This record gives sequence, C-alpha cells and structure tokens, in this order.
Amino acid sequence: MAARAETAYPVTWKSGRVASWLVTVDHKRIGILYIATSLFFLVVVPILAGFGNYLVPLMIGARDVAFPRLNAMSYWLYLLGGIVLWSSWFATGGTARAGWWSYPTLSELQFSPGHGQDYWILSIHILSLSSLLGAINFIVTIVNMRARGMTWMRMPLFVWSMLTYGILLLLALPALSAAVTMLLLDRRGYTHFFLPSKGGSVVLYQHMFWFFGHPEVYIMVLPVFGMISEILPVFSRKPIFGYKAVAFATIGIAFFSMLVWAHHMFTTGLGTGLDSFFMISSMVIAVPTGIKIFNWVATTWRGNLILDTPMLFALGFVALFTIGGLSGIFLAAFPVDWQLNDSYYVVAHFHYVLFGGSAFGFFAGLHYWWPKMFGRLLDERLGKLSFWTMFVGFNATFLPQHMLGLLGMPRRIYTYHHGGLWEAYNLTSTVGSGILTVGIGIFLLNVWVTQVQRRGVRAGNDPWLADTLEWYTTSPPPPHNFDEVPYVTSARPLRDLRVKLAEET
Ligand code: CU1
Repeated sequence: MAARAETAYPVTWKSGRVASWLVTVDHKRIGILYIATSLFFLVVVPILAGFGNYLVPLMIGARDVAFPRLNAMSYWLYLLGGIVLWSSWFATGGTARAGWWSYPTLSELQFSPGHGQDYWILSIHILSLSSLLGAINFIVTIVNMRARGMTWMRMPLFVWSMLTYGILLLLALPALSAAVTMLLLDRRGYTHFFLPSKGGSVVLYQHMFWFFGHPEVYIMVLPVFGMISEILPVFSRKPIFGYKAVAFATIGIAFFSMLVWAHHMFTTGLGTGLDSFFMISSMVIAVPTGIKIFNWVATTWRGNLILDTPMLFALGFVALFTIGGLSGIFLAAFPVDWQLNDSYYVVAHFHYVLFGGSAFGFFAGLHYWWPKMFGRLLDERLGKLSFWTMFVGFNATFLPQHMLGLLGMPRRIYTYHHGGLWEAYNLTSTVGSGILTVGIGIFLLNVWVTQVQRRGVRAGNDPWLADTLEWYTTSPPPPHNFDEVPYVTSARPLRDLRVKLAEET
C-alpha cells in the first residue's frame, strides 16, 4: 500500500499499454506521438512540435502544458489531417496533383477536376487548426508557467525559439487558411478569386501562400536553432557566447521573415520596385541569422569540445546551414533568381537549409534528448558512424545540384540527354542519396540495438552534464515531471546546482 501511494498515477501510467497512449494528455507522450507520427509521414514541422511538446514544460519546470486536453486534441487533429491528405490518393477523380503549392489555375476545377484537390484543402484546414491550437498552448505555457526565478533572460534558448515559433504560426497560418478557403470557393462555389479568365488574379494566391510559406520556413528552422543553442554550450563546456544576442536574433528573424515572402515570386513580374524591396528585406535576414552563426562558432571557440554524436550533428548543422544560407543570399538577388528560379540550384539551396539544417538539427536533438525520453543512451560508435555516413551522403547528393542548376537543369524533370557534366553530377547525386539512406539506416539500427535489444547504457538524470531543468528530473521523467523544482537563478540552473554541490562537499 505504501509503495502504491508513492507513485501518484499508477493506473493511467502503467495500465493498458495501448489504451493509456490513446487517452493520454501527458505532454511527454503527446510529444513522442508527434515525433513518431511525423517520421511515419516524413514531415518536418510536427517533429519540432513533438520536441517542443516534450521539452518546453520540462525546461521551464512545469507540470505539463497549460491546456493538456487541448494539446491532445492538437495531436489527434494532426493525425486526422495527415490521414485526410493521404486519403486523397483514393478520391474520386484522382489525387491532388497541383504540387505542394497548389497554385491556381492548376489547382482550379478545370485542371484538377477530381476530389483529391478538395481533400488537400480540407487537410490543410484540419492541420492549420491543429497547429493554431498547439501554438496557443505553447505561448500560454511559456508566458505563465515558468519556474520561480526563471525570468525572460533566464529562459532556455530552445524555449525562446518555441515561443517565437508559436507567434509566427499564429500570424502566418490564417493567410494560408484564407487562401485555400478562397480556392475551395472557386472550385465548388461560384467565385473566381484566382481565375484570370473571369477577372481574378493567380498572383493573389501566390502572395497569400508565400505570406504563410516563407515564415513557415522559419517555423521549420527556428526550433532547430534553439536545439543547437542548447547543445553547443553543453558540449563545449562553456555558456552560449551571447545569450541576449541569440534571444533577440530569434525575434529579429521572426520579424523579418514576415517581410520577405515575395522573393518566391520574382519571376511573376512584380516590377523592379517591389523586387528591390523584397531583395533587400531578404538579405537583411542574413544579419540576425549571421549573429546566431557567429555566436555558435564563438561558443565553441577555445571550448573544451566533447565530440559526442549530438555535438557532431550540431556542428554538421552549423556547417551545412551556413552553406544553405549563403546560396540563399545569392538567390535573394532578383536578377540572379530570374536565371536560377525553378532550377536545381534552388533544390540544392533548400535542401541545405531544410535537410542539412532542420534534419541534422533534428538528429542532434534526438541523440541529445533520447536518454531523457527513453532512459538509455544511444550507442556512440553507431551514432558517429551514422553521422559521418549521412554527412558524406548529404553533400554528395546536394552539392552537385548547385552546379546542375547553374548548367540550367530545371526542377521536376526525371529525364534528360545523357553524357557530359549533367550525367556525371546526376550520377554523383544518385550515389550520394544511397549513402545518405544507409546513414539513416544506421541510425535506425542504433535505435533497434539501444532500445529494442536493450543494449543501451542506462542514463542517469543528467548524462551530459547539461545546463537546463529537464535534466533535473529522472530519465524518463515521471508523469508529473518534478517532485520539486529548484529556484532558478541563472540561464544554467543545472550547472549552478552542480557548482553548489561541489562547494558543499
Ligand atoms: Cu522564402
């Protein structure tokens, strides 16, 4: 009886292996569900929502998010949206085939007559709702539920990035929802917002889409910036070089990301005036982004570097994201974009940003927080092997695509005249993608060995000697997260506790 009273939630946590996951309102389980579901659909943003869900309450010393039931609803809406999207394959009249932008007039009824496109629109509505509810939850949680003593300037940088992520979603998503609603009305109602033959404007859709779409890029990458800002200091045994600079740069990036959307539309003929504005605003984003990159590099400078797998992925992220950022500056110059738009150069650019960036950051985060989530450390040898395989494979795949773009290879073609540089670069790229796949395979093998075969070393509360509160509790944490939360006196509460402990003994 006494043992039972000690664990506060024995019935929901232990009983009914499947049922307890279906009814869960625990942010940690919802976070893991988000990550697992996203890996199944292979999409980026909800993985980050998963990390945010798992980590934000732990990092700020809270019991859960502000609205746990709403949080569960966000997850289930997300799953529903994904299912609706996939079910468009079976829609009468065929699947949505207007691409991920769904630009009119291709997405209008006369060119996409099947119901697949309507399913696509419906799924966007469901996913938007899910994301909006999630964003509200993050914002309210971070504003209201921080541990005693955790002022704004003592908040972990990952939490800063999730707060900014939430605000960006709130600002950007309604534009997308409005755009697809108007598209639906064009298709099934009697409007012609985007039909030029009836006086509508196709460019209007592009404005609305990219007003969402560019911030979306930062929604995908800001939380990763946050993870990197947590990992680099821990594995450099130094504080982040400029905490305030990184926190304010996060806000700066978010602000400017709302002002650059038309750089995706340079070839639609906006006129030199507008093109110039969006060229300059896009280049201005390089300033806060550069502040972050310099801060990361300066954090490692003369640090006591520990090159464990999370650190390798974090450093890989900094290198690859910087390359992607630099090619972005070239593309922001509209005369260059006129030449390179819709070429493989663009494909190379956004893969350096989103795969080299987001995915490498995601793997850094996964290796770093795995012991907290599942109680065991991933194998270091397999981890390092998977990093180097992925790093080589990634560069072999995407570096040659810059050259292909400069040679004039358009996107979205699968055949071309053989011979010469085109063939050589494409072959390198294909071989590289194979190596990259092997790298991801090694990671999955690592998960298998560590978790399924239970060969991973058991992690204590704080295996990395980290800085933030999630390492104060057990690995994995109990349902209620913390028995008690220490009073926070700096941005590195765990280090403070270690120092205090060392002084006392
Ligand atoms: Cu953009």
